[in-house]
Amino acid sequence: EDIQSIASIEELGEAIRSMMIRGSGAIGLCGAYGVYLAAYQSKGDVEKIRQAGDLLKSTRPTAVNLMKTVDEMVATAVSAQGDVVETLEQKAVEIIERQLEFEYQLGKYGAELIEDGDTIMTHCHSGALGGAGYGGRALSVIRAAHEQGKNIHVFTCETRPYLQGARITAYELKKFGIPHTLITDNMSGFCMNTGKIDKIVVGSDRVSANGDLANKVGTYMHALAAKENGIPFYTATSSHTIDFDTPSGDAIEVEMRNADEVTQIKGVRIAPEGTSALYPSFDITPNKLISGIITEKGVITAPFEQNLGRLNEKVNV
Ligand code: RUB
Repeated sequence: EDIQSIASIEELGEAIRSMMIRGSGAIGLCGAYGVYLAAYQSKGDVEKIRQAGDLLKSTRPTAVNLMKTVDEMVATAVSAQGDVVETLEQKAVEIIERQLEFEYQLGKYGAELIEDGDTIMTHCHSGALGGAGYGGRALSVIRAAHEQGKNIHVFTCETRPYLQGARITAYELKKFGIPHTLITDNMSGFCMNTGKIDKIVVGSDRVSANGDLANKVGTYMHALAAKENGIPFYTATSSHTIDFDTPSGDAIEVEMRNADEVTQIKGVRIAPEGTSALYPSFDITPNKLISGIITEKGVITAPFEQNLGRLNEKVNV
């Protein structure tokens, strides 16, 4: 019913599964705090902490931040020297601070790609945790460019069926004072081939080791149209979202959501009774359509496998 009333791992898991809490950054942080909640409620019982981690990881399969932050928290519990609850509380704070720092840094690198006068299209919502963070991923790039004094305009692309471009991205752009125009996801081709878009910056739910991108369904269509129209297409991500255990995009599990979410809007049926529908929540954009991967360590360009690999070495040292 209400995020503030969440008091158990089961309720938190349901809030993530039902997309009451959504966006890869937000669900990653909820995963971290969920593990802390389990530690707090079980007084540091490592087995209960592990079970809570498994439940949280099962809620949404594509966005890798959730898996990584939960694994990091559980590993911290297992190796804790002192009080497990206190150790996990500190770790959760460290994870949120690290994420906010990554967003701020990647925003600065990404903003260097944006020129004065650019119109930038973004897809769905890759933003500031509902206004709490600096700007999330794509919106960090956009916000940093705006704060550098560049005169930019944003096309925010609303995405069926959750309409995040309108409901959340437009809200955050308004809050940051950035001029914007709302379109729906089927209008991007028109906007690109009539010269309305200079650059595209989207978020990322997972980047595989070769640079293929899993992001909100519709991203692939935008990337194809961008290639055809000679428009640079970037994804804003962080080293934490690059999954070196996944060699390429075809190994990424794409979450298939309930078809009712397509045949109904907020519980109101919009398709005839019995209509079958499909809802892949994400799609895969192959690396050949990507101009650059914006990270907190800089902008990575092709050859992606090689250049992302270097990032992995840096992350591990
Ligand atoms: C999140 C979503 C997009 C973002 C991911 O999905 O809107 O895929 O582009 O970007 P959902 P970020 O709404 O299904 O959780 O990593 O910045 O959130």
